[in-house]
Amino acid sequence: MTVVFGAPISPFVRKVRVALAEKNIPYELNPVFPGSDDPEFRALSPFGKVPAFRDEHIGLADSSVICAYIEKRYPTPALLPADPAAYATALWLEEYADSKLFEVLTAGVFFERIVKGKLRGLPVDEAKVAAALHELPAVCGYLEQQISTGALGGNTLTLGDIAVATQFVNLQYAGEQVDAAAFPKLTQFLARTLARPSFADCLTQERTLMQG
Ligand SMILES: N[C@@H](CCC(=O)N[C@@H](CS)C(=O)NCC(=O)O)C(=O)O
Repeated sequence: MTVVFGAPISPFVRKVRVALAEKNIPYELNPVFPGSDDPEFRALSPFGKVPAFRDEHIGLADSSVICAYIEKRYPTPALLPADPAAYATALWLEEYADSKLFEVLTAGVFFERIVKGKLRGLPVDEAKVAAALHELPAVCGYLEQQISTGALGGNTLTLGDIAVATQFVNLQYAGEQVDAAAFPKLTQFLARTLARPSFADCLTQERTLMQG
């Protein structure tokens, strides 16, 4: 049986779950939190970060490594294009999302307001949130441009599209939206991508957990 380990509100856990759903691969979710001392999880993820993954062939950590494995093992439908330049572009957008979008949207806003403030009852670093929100227009501008060139949000869904969209879910949980007037293409891309059944099913389950 394929198992994904990790709390479903993590953008990286969601990235793996969406990739599996797009490929119609059944799996079980073990919703461990980062840093969990569950021995099976720690053996798979020595850093204690989520997600981790196992199937009958291998145990892995890191969403990018897991998605690379899933892509090779289940090539259809492809989430990475065959064309070399389009392939590299999708990987670049995945990297941009996992590093820059994570830093600004998820670590800068979501972790502060939701994980620290709401879930743990700790003081929110408002200066950190303000700095992240100040950077948001530049980040959205970059993505708007990537949509204009066809790198992001093309006709066929890529891992880059999934990686970008998943970080914006966490921004929305923290009560922030993309400025639709300033970034119309990004707004449409997010609405379209998050409405796909692969994302919508995750979001429905997460909503129940977030409210529970
Ligand atoms: N590069 C990793 C990043 C995973 C990651 O940072 N996950 C966060 C939760 S969203 C985590 O487990 N943080 C715990 C920690 O940094 O110790 C991936 O793509 O899976």
